[in-house]
Amino acid sequence: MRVALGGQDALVLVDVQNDFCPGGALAVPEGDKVIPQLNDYITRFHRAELPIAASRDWHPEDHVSFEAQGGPWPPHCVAETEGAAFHPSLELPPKFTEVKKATEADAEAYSAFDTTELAETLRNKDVARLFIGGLATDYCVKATVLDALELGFTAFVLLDAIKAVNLEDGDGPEAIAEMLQAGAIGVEFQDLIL
Ligand code: VGL
Ligand code: ZN
Repeated sequence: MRVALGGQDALVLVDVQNDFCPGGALAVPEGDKVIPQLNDYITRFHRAELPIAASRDWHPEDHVSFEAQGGPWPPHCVAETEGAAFHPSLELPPKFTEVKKATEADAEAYSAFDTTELAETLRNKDVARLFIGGLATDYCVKATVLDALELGFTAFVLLDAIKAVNLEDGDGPEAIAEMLQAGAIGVEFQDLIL
C-alpha cells in the first residue's frame, strides 16, 4: 500500500536499545537488523521536518519484570547502564522526543504511551498518524501500536523494521495479525511516497 507522508505524521522508534540487540541481556533474534531500516525512516521523516519520538525501556535494578522478582525476564535495560543506551548504529536526529518507560519497580509498561507524556507531546504537535517500528514486535511494539489506536491515532506498523522475541513459535506473526486486526496498517519503506 502506498502512503504519502504529510504534516500530521510522526515516526515512533520503540526500544532500539543495546540489551535488545545481539550481545545484549535480552537479545531479540536479529534485533539489530531493524536499525538500517529505521535509519532510512529517520532520514525520510527528518528531511520532511516531521516529529520523531524514541522510547526506552528504563528499569530500576529490582524491577518486577525481572526473574529475581518473579517476572519473566532476565535483568535488562537497567536505567543509566550501557544496556539501556540506544544502539550506537541508530542514527537519531539532533532533536527528537524521548520517553522512558517501566521506570517504577512495581509496574510493567510495554507500551511507549504507558505512564509517559508521549500522547500529549504528539497531540501538541498536531500529530494524527504514527509510523511505529523497533523492538520487540510481540511485546513493546505491539503494546505501543494497540495503545496508539486506542488513543485515536492512525497507526502504521513498519513491517520491515520490527523483530520479535518469539518466546513461543509464531508469537511474531500472531502479534502482527493482532495489530492489523485492531486497525493498524502494515507498511514498508518502499510504500512511502514523498
Ligand atoms: C520488551 C520485554 C521486556 C520490549 C521490554 O521492548 O519489547 N520486551 N521489556
Ligand atoms: Zn523491559
